Amino acid sequence: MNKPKITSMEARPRPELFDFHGVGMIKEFTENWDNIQNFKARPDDILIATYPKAGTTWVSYILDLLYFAHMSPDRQTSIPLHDRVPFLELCEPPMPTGTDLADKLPTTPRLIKTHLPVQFVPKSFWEQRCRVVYVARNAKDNAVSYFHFERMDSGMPEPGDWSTFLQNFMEGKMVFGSWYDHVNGWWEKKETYSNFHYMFYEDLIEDCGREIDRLCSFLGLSPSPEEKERVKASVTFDNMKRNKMTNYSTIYTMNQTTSPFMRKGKVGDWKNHFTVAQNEQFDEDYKQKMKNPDLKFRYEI
Ligand code: PPS
Repeated sequence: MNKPKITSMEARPRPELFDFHGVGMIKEFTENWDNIQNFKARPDDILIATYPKAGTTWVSYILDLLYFAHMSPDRQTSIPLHDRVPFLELCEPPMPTGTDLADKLPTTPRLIKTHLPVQFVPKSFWEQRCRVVYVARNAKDNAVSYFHFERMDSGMPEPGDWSTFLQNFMEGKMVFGSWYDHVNGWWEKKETYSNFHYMFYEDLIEDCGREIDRLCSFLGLSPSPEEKERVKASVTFDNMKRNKMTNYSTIYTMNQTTSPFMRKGKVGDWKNHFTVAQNEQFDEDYKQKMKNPDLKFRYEI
C-alpha cells in the first residue's frame, strides 16, 4: 500500500526539546551541525542574529530592501524573504538546508539569519570579520510572541499553556536556550568584536526611520531620502502583514489561523498575558539573571 503523502506538518508529531551542549534544541537545528560549523562565511556577509521572535524578519526585510530593492521587481514579488535571507541552522526536509541556500545565494552581500547563541556561531564569521546585526527584544514581549509562535508552528515543540510556557522560558528550557544567556552572550561579544551593531525591537517601534539611519551608518550605506522613505513605508507592520513574501504564509508548518506570524507587532502586549503574580515572580527572577547594568530593556514606550 502506498503511504499517504504528508501535506501538512499537523500530521507529524511535534519535535522534542533536548539538551545540546547546554542549550535547548530540536533536531531541525542540529542535524546539519557539521555543515553549519564548517560554513564558509565571506568577508562581506552580514549576519542577522536574534533570539527567536525579537524582530528578525523586520530587520531582515529592512536590510534586504536597503541592498536589493533596486534589483528586478520580480525578486520582491516572487521570492519569499526566507529564501532571500537563509536561516543558517535550519534543516527541515524537504526544504533545502540553510547552509545550502546560503551557499547558493547569488547576491552580494549575503544576508544570513541565525538564532544561534553566540558560542555556536561558525568561526568563519569571526575570522572573516563579517558584519553582525543583533536584534534584542524585552523578555516579556519576547516570551509572549514565542508562546503564540509555538502554538501556530507545528515544527516547534508543544508550548503547553501560558503559565507552563512562561515557567519554561524563565528556566531557559526553550529552543535556542535561555533568553537571558542569549541577549547577554551577544552583548558581551559586542565588547570584543567591533563589526557589530546591537539594536532593540523597542527602538524600531519608537522610530523606525532613526533605526534605519543607524543601520545605514553602520553598514556604510547612503540611500537617498526617497529610497529611505520607500524602505520605511514597505516595512510597516501592516504592509509586512499583507505582503505574502514577508508574512510566512508560504511555510506549510505554520497555521496562521491559530495565530498569525505577523501577530501584533507591539511593545507591551505582555500586559495582556502576565497575571500580577506572574509578573512579580518574573521580575524577581529577572533581577537575579540580568546583572549587567549596561544592558537595559524597555517594557513600554
Ligand atoms: S522569527 O520566527 O524568530 O524569525 O520571528 P521574528 O521575525 O524574530 O519575530 C516576529 C515578531 O516580530 C513582529 N514583527 C514586527 N513588529 C512590528 N513591525 C514590523 N514591521 C514587524 N515585523 C515583524 C511580529 O509581529 C512578531 O511579534 P508579535 O509580538 O508576535 O506580533
